[in-house]
Amino acid sequence: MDMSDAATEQSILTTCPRDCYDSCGIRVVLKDGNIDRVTGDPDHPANRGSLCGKCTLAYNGVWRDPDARLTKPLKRIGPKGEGAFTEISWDEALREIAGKLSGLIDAGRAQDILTAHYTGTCSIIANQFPMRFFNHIGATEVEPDSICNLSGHVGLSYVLGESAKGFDPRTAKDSQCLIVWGANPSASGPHTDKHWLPEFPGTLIVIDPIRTPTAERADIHLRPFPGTDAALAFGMMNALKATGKMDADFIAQHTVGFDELEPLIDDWSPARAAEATGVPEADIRAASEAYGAGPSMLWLGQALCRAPTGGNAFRAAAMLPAVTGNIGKPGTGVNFLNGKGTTRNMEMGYLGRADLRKGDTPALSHMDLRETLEAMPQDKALILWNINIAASNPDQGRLLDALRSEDLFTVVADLFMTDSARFADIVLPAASFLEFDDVVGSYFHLSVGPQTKAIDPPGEALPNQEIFRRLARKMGLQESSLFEEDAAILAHMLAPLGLTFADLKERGTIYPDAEAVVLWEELDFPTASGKIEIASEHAAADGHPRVAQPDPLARPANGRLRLLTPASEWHMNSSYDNEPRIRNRTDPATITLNPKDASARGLKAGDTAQVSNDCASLTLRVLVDDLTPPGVGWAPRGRWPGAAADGLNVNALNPGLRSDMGNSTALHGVEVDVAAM
Ligand SMILES: Nc1nc2c(c(=O)[nH]1)N[C@H]1C(S)=C(S)[C@@H](COP(=O)(O)OP(=O)(O)OC[C@H]3O[C@@H](n4cnc5c(=O)[nH]c(N)nc54)[C@H](O)[C@@H]3O)O[C@H]1N2
Ligand SMILES: Nc1nc2c(c(=O)[nH]1)N[C@H]1C(S)=C(S)[C@@H](COP(=O)(O)OP(=O)(O)OC[C@H]3O[C@@H](n4cnc5c(=O)[nH]c(N)nc54)[C@H](O)[C@@H]3O)O[C@H]1N2
Ligand code: SF4
Ligand SMILES: [Mo]
Repeated sequence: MDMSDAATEQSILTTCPRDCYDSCGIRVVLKDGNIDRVTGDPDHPANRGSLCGKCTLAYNGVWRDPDARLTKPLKRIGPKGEGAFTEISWDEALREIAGKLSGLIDAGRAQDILTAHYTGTCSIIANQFPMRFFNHIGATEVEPDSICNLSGHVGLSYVLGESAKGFDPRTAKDSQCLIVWGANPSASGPHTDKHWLPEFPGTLIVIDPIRTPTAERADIHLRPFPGTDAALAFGMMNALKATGKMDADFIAQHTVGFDELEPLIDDWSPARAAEATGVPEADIRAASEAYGAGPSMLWLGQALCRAPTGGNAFRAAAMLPAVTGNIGKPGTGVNFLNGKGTTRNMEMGYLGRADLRKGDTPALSHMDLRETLEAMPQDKALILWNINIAASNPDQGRLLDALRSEDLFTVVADLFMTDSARFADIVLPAASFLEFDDVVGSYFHLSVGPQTKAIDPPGEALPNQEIFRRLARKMGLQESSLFEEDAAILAHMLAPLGLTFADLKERGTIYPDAEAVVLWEELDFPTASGKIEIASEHAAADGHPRVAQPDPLARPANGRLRLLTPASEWHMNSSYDNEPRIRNRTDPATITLNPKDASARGLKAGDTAQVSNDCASLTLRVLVDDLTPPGVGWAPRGRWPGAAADGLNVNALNPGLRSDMGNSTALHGVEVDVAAM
């Protein structure tokens, strides 16, 4: 803690725990024990003094507004979903929940207690510790990644045996070429976009149908029609082979199955790939030449896997480093996400303790949540924390109906009265990252930072971990690890890094490895063969082709458009839509159309369009811009459905499309009709 000139001003270093590539360093300035402002840490390597616009507004606005925050437990008094609640004590709230859950457990129905959670906060204890409770009681977990990126994890794991070990961004100094494929850091990691990308010393290639601000600054921007990325990868490999840029020695020593891939590569000339993707042939050749020169890096964005063929797209893209040997050397690698266990030696499994799990109920995909809720026997429970399914899950209209069911006992822990919380029987007020100690590790940069308590939570709000400790106690559970205190957990987690939490608080963000690390340097892959699996037995056993396939996804027919609904610059998933200054900037909800698509429908900028399919019909304000290619509409996600006149957001248009792998979301496969009203 640093005392500044003004005797009453102190600042605290903390770390943003949002689900964001940047994991910014934050300086909280306190005056007389209250927060005066939340600003960026000037010494932090990723954000270098600034915070993103959305967090600057939210952390200095709605997140600290006691009138907007949940401050007391609430109990429903009106019909489900109407939002009529009365304040109750923690004792009463926990007693009610304990009674319900214990009743189900005693009846041998623990599996009828569902829990869904994700990355509302990513600080490690608040993100994982509650799973000790759910594992111990044998509840059914809704598989967290199935709403986000599970297909990518599965696809990349077939190739490398591991999907959470990528490249160290610091190795970019040794690189000549970087491909950013299906990521838009201008929104999803704005400081990575502002600092790391411009400092990249070589050729920047962005592969995105949309001309995002990141794509705008690329040396080469390839715009494949969504879902045609695999064909593009094969066209690039064909060009790499033709120009002698494949690394035969690397392929022979470190991969298996190239002979099965090669005939497909030979079939996919850049001209054929151009036809399938819409990317000019010359650009495919130029991108291959830049990547083939090496050393080259490949960043696989999370949106690339959210297509009906997204798992295959990941496998196909991961062939580029496999056939050129661009992995395991400085300035190379393929990065999806960097896990804190795989790249920073933290024992992440200790937090949620899967070993405590009772019973063998398999996890449930978010894609099956709505149907499962409908099909389950009467009298069941749903506990939501760190997640806002009413805003972010597919099949929104019918999911909201399922949440309306009177026999479903729903508990929601959140900071705010979200749409999901409105459907709860009991709402529990959660503390924010400004209000308790924890640790944050970026999933891009190989850093670890402190989350340092700056103030007390408002009212009676509690950190997630304390909520579930108290519930376990109320239920009379005996397992001692359910009650482990934060200080002990932090000590355990930081010990392998040679740190105490007090050290980390003092130092702010640290890199456990002071210098850039070359991940996969030993070229020893945790696949069955120990090599990069171009052909995978494991994939075949799971019912997939042995090698990645080039075929593009069929384009929409009958005048429909493909609807892309990626991250919004002003929202963090569904968070921040209740910040008035953000609402002012983002209202009304829009869809951006290519000029050709707009004029074909008699639409011009500022008109209202009806955007519909079999699931729903929404009215969206039209923007016209060739930043979207013909055939594609772009409508960023993040809005609270309850704030719209029709009570729905873009996720009402998604029937719950599944990707080819992991039973995971394929939300970028949605097709819509767009018409003038
Ligand atoms: N159309 C469309 N839909 C999408 C996506 C898309 O790209 N397009 N992306 C998908 C992806 S990638 C994801 S990850 C999901 C995420 O979807 P959501 O689950 O909606 O994600 P968030 O809004 O980040 O967080 C959920 C809630 O956690 C709360 N929260 C924050 N901190 C805490 C805390 O400390 N404790 C508790 N209990 N709650 C807290 C926030 O207030 C928020 O209401 O959405 C998916 N849905
Ligand atoms: N501001 C902000 N930041 C966020 C989030 C947020 O909601 N807002 N969400 C966070 C979360 S949970 C996640 S998972 C990450 C996601 O962050 P990213 O990995 O960057 O993913 P998105 O922003 O969903 O989409 C990135 C780009 O993929 C493109 N795209 C869509 N389909 C395809 C396709 O088939 N092929 C190709 N090549 N490109 C395609 C979209 O046009 C979009 O520009 O961002 C995190 N950061
Ligand atoms: S959301 Fe991302 S960019 Fe914004 S402050 Fe947090 S870590 Fe930084
Ligand atoms: Mo996500």
